[in-house]
Amino acid sequence: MTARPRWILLVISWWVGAACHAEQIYWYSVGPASNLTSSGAAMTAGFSFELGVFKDGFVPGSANTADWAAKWVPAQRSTYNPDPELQRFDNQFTVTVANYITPFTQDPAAYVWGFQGGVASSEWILFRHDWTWPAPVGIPPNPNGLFWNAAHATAVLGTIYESGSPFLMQSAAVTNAASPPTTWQQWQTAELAGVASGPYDDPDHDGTNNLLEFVFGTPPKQAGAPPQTPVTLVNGHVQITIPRRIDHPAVLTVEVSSDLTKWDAGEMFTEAISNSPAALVVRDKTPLGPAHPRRFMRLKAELPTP
Ligand SMILES: [Ca+2]
Repeated sequence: MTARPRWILLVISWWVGAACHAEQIYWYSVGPASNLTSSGAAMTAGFSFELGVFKDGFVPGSANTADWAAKWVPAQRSTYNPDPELQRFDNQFTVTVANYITPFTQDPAAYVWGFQGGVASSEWILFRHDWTWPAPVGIPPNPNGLFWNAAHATAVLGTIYESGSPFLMQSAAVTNAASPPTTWQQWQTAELAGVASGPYDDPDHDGTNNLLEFVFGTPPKQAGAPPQTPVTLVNGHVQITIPRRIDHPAVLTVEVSSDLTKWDAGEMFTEAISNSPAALVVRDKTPLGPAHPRRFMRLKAELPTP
C-alpha cells in the first residue's frame, strides 16, 4: 500500500523540474487586423514571420539590409494567416537547455522579421520592443511566459501603428537584398500539400518540375510558362541570366557544350559574372568562332546535400 503514494510524488517532482527548465515566448500579432504590403495590398499566406536574433552583435538598419540575412539566426517561423477572421501570425517558442546555444546565450536583442521573398523585389518588416532573449530558466522563474505582441513593437523597417489604424503592419519594398532562406523542406510543406511532392514531380503538368518551381519561386500547383533564362552574346561569349530565388537554396550548375553530347562545367569552362539577389549570371569561357561555331548551355538544379 505504500508504493502508490511514492510513485505519485515522483511524477510531480519530474513535472515541476521540467517546467522550471523552459521559458515560453508567445510571439504574435492580434487579429483580424489590416496588414499591408508596400503597395497597400493585403498580406497573403506568402508572408512568413520569424522570431530570432542577429549574431556577432549586428545591429540592423535600413542602410545595411544587404547584410541582414547572413547575420540572422531564426529560432522559429510562423506563416501569416490571411483568413479574414484571423489576419495575424502567432506562434509559441519554448526556450530549453537544448536550444539555448550561441548566439542566443549572449542576451541578444530579439526581433521579429516578416518577409515575402521575391526576385526583383521583396517585402520586409522588422520590429522589436524591449525583447531580450531569455534563459531557459527564468530568473526569477516566470510561470506565465513572455508575450511579445507586434503592436507594442517599434519597426526598424516597415511601419507599425499600435492602434491598428489605419493599419497594424505595413512592409517595405526591398531590392537587391536576400530574404531569410526557405529550405526545400519548408517550401515543400507549404506549397505541395495534397499533391505529388517529390522534386521531380510535376503536379500542375506545366513541364516544370517541383524542384525548378522551387528554384524560380513559381507556384507548383498552378500551371505557368516555363521560367525565362535570357541568353546574350558578350564579346563572343554566350552568357545566361538565371533569375532564380536566392532565398530558395539549391545547387545550380551551368553546363556548356559544342555538340549537345559532351557537356562541361566548372571554373575551367564557365565563369560566374555575378550572383546577386536579382540573378545568377554565368558566361561560357569558350568563345564562338571558327573552332566552335555553335555553343550550347543548360542549367542543372540539385537539392543541397543535408
Ligand atoms: Ca510544375
